[in-house]
Amino acid sequence: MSEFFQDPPRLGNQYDEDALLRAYLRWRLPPDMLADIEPDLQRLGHRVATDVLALAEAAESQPPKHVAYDAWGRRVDRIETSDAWHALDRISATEGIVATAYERRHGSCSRIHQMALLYLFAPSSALYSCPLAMTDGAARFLEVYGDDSTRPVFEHLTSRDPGEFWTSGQWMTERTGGSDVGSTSTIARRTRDGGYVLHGSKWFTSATTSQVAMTLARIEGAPSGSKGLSVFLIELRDANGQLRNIRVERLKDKLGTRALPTAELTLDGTPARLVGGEGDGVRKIATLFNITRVYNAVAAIAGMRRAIALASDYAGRRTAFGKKLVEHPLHVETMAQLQLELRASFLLAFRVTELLGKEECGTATPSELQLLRLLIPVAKLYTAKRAIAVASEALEAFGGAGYIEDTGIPRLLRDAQVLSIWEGTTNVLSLDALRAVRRSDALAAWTADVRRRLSSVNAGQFIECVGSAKEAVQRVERYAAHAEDEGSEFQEAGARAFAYAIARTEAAVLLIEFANSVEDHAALAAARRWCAGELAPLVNADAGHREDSLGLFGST
Ligand code: MFK
Repeated sequence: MSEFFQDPPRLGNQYDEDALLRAYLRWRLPPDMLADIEPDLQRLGHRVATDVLALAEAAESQPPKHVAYDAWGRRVDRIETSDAWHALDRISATEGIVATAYERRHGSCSRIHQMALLYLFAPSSALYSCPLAMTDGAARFLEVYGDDSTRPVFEHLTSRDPGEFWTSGQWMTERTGGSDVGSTSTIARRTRDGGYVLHGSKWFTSATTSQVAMTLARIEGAPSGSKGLSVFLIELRDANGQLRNIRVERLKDKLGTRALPTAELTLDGTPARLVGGEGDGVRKIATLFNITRVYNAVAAIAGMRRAIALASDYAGRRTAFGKKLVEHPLHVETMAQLQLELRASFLLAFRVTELLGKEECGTATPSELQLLRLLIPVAKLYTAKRAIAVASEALEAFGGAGYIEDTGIPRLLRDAQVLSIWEGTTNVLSLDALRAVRRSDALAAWTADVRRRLSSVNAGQFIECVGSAKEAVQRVERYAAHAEDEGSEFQEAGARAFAYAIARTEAAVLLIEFANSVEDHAALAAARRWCAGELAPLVNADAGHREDSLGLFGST
């Protein structure tokens, strides 16, 4: 009897093998810029399939530990992480995964360069992408709201020197939950020297090993709600490396993100610096979380790409029923659908990246600023949900092997699941998109932008696609006007479908524009297939619909 062993999937250079990324960069970047940055991308593309990947696997296999006491009973609250986790920190610095965005060597396109680096790095980082997201968000916050006294911290956060590089936490979640930030109960007390000390509990703090953290607290006497909150910068440790009046209660036992230390903390007189002045803390810290939400979208497409790369390679190796998986028509259909999802989400995430780069460099028009405000929550919520679905389907493409821990495949799904939870759940972000529509002219800016872009696509092969996209825009516009007349319950109940409609329609326009520019058969097929699907799955959430929903909700 011959023994049968399956051939595991292999990863090659993740830049060279990614035709979508390379075509996108050729489309959007000036040729001299691409020539300048391509060696970096190629090097990182190789590393994330070799040494960086090995470090990520090592970090996953040695999760962080909380050492509460030393051998003599002294409270020490050390969080011990693996050597591999520390190595990932150093590599992030030298590869400039945050720094590239702030050096701005290529103006607003630097964000595209930086997010391309993140896209390659994230799936081989064991979630080191999380501290980097918060670090980037904190750097942007300090750039906007900081002063000379916070400049050294900004320099650390954006350094390429591993000896100088710092990461930042973002402590926004308390026991009341991660969504309703306005109910934050941490108190800031003024000290005699004009500083502050913080007292309170932080229920989820990601990457507690960071050197600094940005957090929210209510200065004693300030009003309740989000307007009464202020943003504070904490330097976590003193000169001896001891936490400054911070108690680590425990590390969280999580479904995924297992190399990432996530802790419950008590702040008990922790010295902190007020940044950005008193009050309006939620509005101010939005500068930070809008960056982490873009990171989330890029991490989502990066996770999809990795899952598809592994499953595609495997399809060329695995034989079943006498032929390779890639020769089975139904398997090809399944993989093609995953590629379509990736392409749509990829273009959406990079569209937001482009707008972010312009905003940061001061070159965005007022209309582009409104687009950014609307598309950040839309891209974050949409790509996160698709990343989970793609990871699940890709797992299935491995059969039973996809369910076995030591193949490493289940991690793709576990780590995808967090994407729709942290940085705002799907529903919270749907309501955020609605907030953007209600409080600004973001929808008018978006419909005008989409129509303008569609009208510049003249090629006959896109007539049907353009027609479908135009129809979808019109439906979204009519729906929004009707929903406004119907009132806030109607708007809120339909908000997720509304956000999806914007995401899918924006993706349609991007797929058309991309196919029109790159003249590649797969791009054309993607645009056609996407536009033939449901672009605007809106929900008529009138009183009858909502009553039915209540009935269904309580029906068993
Ligand atoms: C690889 C990826 C890694 C990602 C890293 C993850 C690690 C980090 C883990 C976490 O920290 S998870 C916790 C993250 N928490 C959130 O994302 C919060 C989710 N909740 C929301 O987003 C709520 O919508 C929000 C807290 C903002 C609701 O707050 P409020 O105070 O009830 O809403 P309100 O009054 O509408 O907004 C207050 C102000 O903020 C308003 O400005 P004004 O005072 O001038 O009117 C809003 O316009 C403004 N604002 C709210 N959301 C905004 C925004 N401004 C810009 N952009 C936004 N998205």
